[in-house]
Amino acid sequence: MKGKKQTLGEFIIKNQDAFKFSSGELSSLLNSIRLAAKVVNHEVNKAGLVDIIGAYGDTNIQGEDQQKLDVYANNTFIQTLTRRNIVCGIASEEEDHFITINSIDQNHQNKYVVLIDPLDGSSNIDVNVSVGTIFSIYRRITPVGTPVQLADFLQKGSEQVAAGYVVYGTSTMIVYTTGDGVNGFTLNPAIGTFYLSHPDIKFPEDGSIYSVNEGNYLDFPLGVKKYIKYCQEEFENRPYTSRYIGSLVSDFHRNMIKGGIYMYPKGSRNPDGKLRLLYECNPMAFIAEQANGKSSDGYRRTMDVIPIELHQRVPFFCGSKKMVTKLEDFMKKFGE
Ligand code: AHM
Ligand code: MG
Repeated sequence: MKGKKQTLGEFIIKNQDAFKFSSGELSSLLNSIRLAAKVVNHEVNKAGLVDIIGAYGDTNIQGEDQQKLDVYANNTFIQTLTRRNIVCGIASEEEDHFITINSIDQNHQNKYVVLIDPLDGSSNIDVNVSVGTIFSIYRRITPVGTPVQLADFLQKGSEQVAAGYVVYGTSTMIVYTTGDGVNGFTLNPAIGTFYLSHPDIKFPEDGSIYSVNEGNYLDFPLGVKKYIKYCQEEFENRPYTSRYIGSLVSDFHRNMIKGGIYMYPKGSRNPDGKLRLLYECNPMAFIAEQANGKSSDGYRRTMDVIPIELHQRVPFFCGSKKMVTKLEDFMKKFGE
């Protein structure tokens, strides 16, 4: 093997100066996410061994059952980010309201806000299928020295300064971008270190995998139905392959490596789609674009959607550029 593999910690420091707002704080923030990811990974890996799986009893703001690991992951990320005192606010998919972070000596001096889905795809936990963490980082827009406001969280995705995910899969990986391409790091569990394993990841321009919950087919907009039929047609390099794990992070990750499209359209049960703009769609859209892919709500760029509330949902189509563009063509032609 040639040379020593770069660790995530080394990579963060080395690339700090390339980041346009560089002051070391973003590096520190990414390091705290790295730490929390390791802690959560340890717990996720034990899920089958100890009696911590199953519904916790709480119901989150979207009316879904929370499971113990969701709560654990939520608390771990919030505590880790809070203790380092580098962010001024956190919004989590598991919390109704955003959290203001301040310490007396700091007096609201921190510049970054973090939005996080601490454990996405959590219904997969008790069947031993991959889950993930998704995070999104912005600079606050209200003045430093004052308490963080809702407006600091309701920024367009195009304003993100960093975004990433952790996939707790056959290997545990962190994949992230600070707006200068996408890099992936794989955890060596024996020593608890992430190594750069996937430098400068790019979506293939076109792909042959489509990922959608086809059980909802009858409920889909006509444009999506027609697109799915197009994927299934026997012509040129079609039919495409259908692959759906039901964990956004894993479905996205596979499609980014192999070439494909992920779709969560709206339907009568999910009139705005199921996925959350701020915690799930925007961070994935930022990573997708940085990896030469594309993300859309069917008609417009995901990262141009103006957020109006923290837990807002949007239809989501994300993946290889040519596939997402083709889906948009079908939406334009056949609509709802
Ligand atoms: P969650 O945030 O409650 O875990 O839901 C998000 C998950 C995504 O990871 C996944 O792609 C999608 O929901 C699957 O939904 P469905 O079971 O309706 O296909
Ligand atoms: Mg989620």
